[in-house]
Amino acid sequence: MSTLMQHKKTNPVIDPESIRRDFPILNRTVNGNQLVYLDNAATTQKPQIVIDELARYYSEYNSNVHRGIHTLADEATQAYEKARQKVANFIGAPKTEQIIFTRGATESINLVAYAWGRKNIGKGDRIVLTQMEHHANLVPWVALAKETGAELEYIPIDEQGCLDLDDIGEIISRNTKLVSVTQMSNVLGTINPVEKTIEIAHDRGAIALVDAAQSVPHMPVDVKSMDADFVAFSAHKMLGPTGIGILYGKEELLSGMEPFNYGGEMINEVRYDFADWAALPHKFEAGTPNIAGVVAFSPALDYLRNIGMANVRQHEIELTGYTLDRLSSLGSIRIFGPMNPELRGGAISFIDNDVHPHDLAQLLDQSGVAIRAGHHCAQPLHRLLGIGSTARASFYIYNTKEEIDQLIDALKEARRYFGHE
Ligand code: 7TS
Repeated sequence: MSTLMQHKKTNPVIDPESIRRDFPILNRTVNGNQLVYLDNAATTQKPQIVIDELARYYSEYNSNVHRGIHTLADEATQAYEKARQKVANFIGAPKTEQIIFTRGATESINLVAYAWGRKNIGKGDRIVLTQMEHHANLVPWVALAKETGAELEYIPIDEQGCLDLDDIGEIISRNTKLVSVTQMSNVLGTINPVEKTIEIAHDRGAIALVDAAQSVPHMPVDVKSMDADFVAFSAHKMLGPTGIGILYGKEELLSGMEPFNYGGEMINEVRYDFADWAALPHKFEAGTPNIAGVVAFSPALDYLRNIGMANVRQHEIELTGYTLDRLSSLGSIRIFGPMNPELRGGAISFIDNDVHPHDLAQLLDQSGVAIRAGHHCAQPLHRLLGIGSTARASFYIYNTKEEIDQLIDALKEARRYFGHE
């Protein structure tokens, strides 16, 4: 950490070489080769301070939260609530109570679909999504539409893989109740103008949810200036433990919603024939939460704050630009999403004209290069693009240009293996 902070003073862009030293897993080999981890859109690796906090929680202050009055319970509760405060600060939430801990972005979106959607969306109402949504921001709404008779409408994408906003004024119609849009596509990398969709949604009397699972980890996000009603993301995509998600919501909306889960921790008073609910945020956190995961998310947030999210973004713009250039120079590769790195994040999906994405991923693994192949939980988008699957390389703070070179070498090697060039 100290090298990082020294570095920050002299140079605004991060130094992945010094960062790498904080990530023990990056030292391992895979199939006899140094690991090149390029599957960060799926989940990121964890720095030692996050791993240490998980161990410290269990070895020094493991206890349930919000119920005990003994020292350990108090320490665990304080650490748990401190993490909530850090999340609020990280995304510019006005109040800590607006941060709900869930199991992941998926559960955060389901919470809204159940606790808000089933009360406020009915037959003939419209739900607006985009053609590039991850299943997490698609299937909950397909299910809700099926159940209620609401209609689904999709903002289309253009040739570049950017949202085509020409007809947005009609798509987000007066009967629209919800506009739910990803801020950064996990397939195309596209960064969407969510502020604009939120403004139009509000103008039509609808509310707006932002799926920020790929954006909060990779760029500065301020929920207040964005004016989103709900924002969902996951800790594990930003150096934190798995099993922790965040739902940010506007206070008046969260206060007006019924709970999603019922049980311990979320009540004010219970009798045999009566129960009422605790205040925010506890109303939405029934049962014993993933305390270890939450408290170990704190150092992840500190780590990213020390680097600075503008620097994270700048680093990824550089890596993305470099990768797009090098991939294009291969000649045999078709890249999806915008070719301008300023318009996109560092999740780059591509296909080779001659080698299937799964074969590519398997052969790259032989060289220690970890990429993902498949539909990346965006089947409708792949169908729209006319393909079954893509290969995807995705970056984070510890990735280097040398690793991109290794990716390119491994892609060439895979082509040779299949008898091309
Ligand atoms: N939204 C987007 C845009 C995502 O990329 C993902 C996960 C989710 C929601 C769901 O997050 P979860 O933490 O609840 O699973 N995306 C990916 C991916 O691209 N590869 O693996 C998971």
